[in-house]
Amino acid sequence: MINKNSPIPLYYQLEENIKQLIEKGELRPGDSLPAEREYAEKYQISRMTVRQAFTQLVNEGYLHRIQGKGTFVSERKIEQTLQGLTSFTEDMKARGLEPGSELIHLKIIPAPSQISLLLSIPEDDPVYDIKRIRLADGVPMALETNYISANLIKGITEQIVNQSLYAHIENQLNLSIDSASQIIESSIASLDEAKYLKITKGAPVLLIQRNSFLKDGTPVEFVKSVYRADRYKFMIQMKRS
Ligand code: 16G
Repeated sequence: MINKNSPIPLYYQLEENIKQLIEKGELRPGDSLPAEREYAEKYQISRMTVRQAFTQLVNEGYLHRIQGKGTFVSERKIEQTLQGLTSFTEDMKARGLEPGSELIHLKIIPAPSQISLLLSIPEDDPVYDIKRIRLADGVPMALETNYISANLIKGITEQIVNQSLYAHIENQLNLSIDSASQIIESSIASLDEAKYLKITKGAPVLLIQRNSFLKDGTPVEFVKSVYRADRYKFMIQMKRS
């Protein structure tokens, strides 16, 4: 399994071996890996080499360490392409996962000034403030807060937000969501976010802000989402022309 005569670094060979076991399903999410010492003895390599391979795999999201317990195989991350303007419901269905929502609140508030600017409405105009935990196969993936002008998008109910907002806007109201601008940045989970996402406080998260627009340029939503960084990654295809 490890070829000491090969010019390929030993840590890299071990890393690739472990990756293959994960990809073939021989090591599954939640499985614990043998201790560094055991690998070192089995392959007659140094513990430093084993540690280097483990660290690489931790950095790439294949493994994670739990203090005092050992090293475990991680859940695979969901890869989200940034090409199309899609909804959470569509994204999950496209992956064969069951989309779900747990509603934290649905209320109408007077638009705070920052939200009114983003939605191009007067300050204090009524806006829906919708906070949901978004689930994939019942597992919390993101915590999402939508702000939507209540004069523009009417009739949002609990039933609608438990399903799909985009489906309501497009199929029921016959409006077409046309474009969006999105910012993605890294952050760490607050106590509240950690509780809802079932992660530990301070765990890495991806903070996403999306401003979506109708065809005529009217802002239709401003959304703040907090995604679990251990379960999500984003992919973008680029062309140099
Ligand atoms: C996604 C969008 C969010 C949109 C929601 C609608 C991101 C970062 N955000 O979560 O802006 O409001 O989908 O989902 O992708 P729904 O139609 O399933 O309610």
